[in-house]
Amino acid sequence: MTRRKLVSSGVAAFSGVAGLTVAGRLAKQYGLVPPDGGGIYGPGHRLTYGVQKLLTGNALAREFPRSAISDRPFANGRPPKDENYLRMKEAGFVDWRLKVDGMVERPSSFSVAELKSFVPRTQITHLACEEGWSFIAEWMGVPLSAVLERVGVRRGAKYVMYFSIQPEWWDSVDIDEAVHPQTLVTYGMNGGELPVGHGGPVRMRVPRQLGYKSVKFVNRLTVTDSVKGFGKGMGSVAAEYGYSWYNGI
Ligand SMILES: Nc1nc2c(c(=O)[nH]1)N[C@H]1C(S)=C(S)[C@@H](COP(=O)(O)O)O[C@H]1N2
Ligand SMILES: [Mo]
Repeated sequence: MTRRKLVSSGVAAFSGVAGLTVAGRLAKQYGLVPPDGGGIYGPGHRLTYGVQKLLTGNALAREFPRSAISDRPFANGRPPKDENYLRMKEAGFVDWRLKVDGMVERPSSFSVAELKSFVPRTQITHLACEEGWSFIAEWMGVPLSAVLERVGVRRGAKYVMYFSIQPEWWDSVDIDEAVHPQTLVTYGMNGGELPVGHGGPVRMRVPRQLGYKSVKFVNRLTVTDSVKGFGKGMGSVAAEYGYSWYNGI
C-alpha cells in the first residue's frame, strides 16, 4: 500500500464510528498504535497519532528569528523541593547525572559538562502549554539522537522514556520522535544556563508536541521496546490523567 493510499484511507476513516474501526485496523497493521490506544478514547488517540504521523512524517517544527523570542517566558509548576535537588543546585549541578539505560549497548551516565561536550544545537521554537499559554525561546542542547548514538540503541527498541527528579513527571516518545533533529536534551536557554524554573539543569524539548512532553529536571532516559512496565503502561503520567500521549502540533 502506498503512503498516499494509506493517508487517503486514514482520511476517509474520519467519516464515522465505523471509520474509527477501519482506522484502528490500519493503525495496527502499520504499527501506528500509541501506548494509550486502548480504552474509551483509544480510537481517537489512534486516529490522531496514525494520521498525523503519516501526514507530517519528519517535518520540522517552525523555528523563529531571534527577534521573536518572548520577553517573559512563563515557568510552569514549581521546581523540585527535595533536599537532593537543592544540594546539587547549590553546588552548580556538578553532581547532576543523566543516566541512560534499557535497550542500549553501553548504559551510561552523563554530567552536564559531558552533555555540553557534544556538538551543541540551538533552536528558537515555540513552547505551547495545553492550558493555552505559550512562549518562544532559544534552547540549547544536544540532540537526543546524538546521545542515543553514543550509547548504542539495540535492535527492536521502540520508545525512549524520560524521567524527572520530580517523580510525578515522566513521559516517552517513539523512536522517530526521539531521533528527530529537533528533539533536544536541553541545558541552555536564551543564551544562558537553563534556569531552574524552566527545568535546569536538564530538560527535554520536544518542539513538535505540546509543552507537557517537554519534561523538566530530567535525570534518566530508558530505551525500551514497550512502555507497559512503566506506571499504568500508557507511556506517560499525562496519559494516565487523560491527556493524549501523542500531542503533535
Ligand atoms: N518536571 C516537570 N516537567 C514539566 C512540568 C512540570 O511541572 N514539572 N510542566 C510541564 C508543562 S504542563 C509544560 S506546558 C512545560 C512548561 O515549560 P516551562 O516551565 O519552561 O514553561 O513543562 C512541562 N514539563
Ligand atoms: Mo502545560
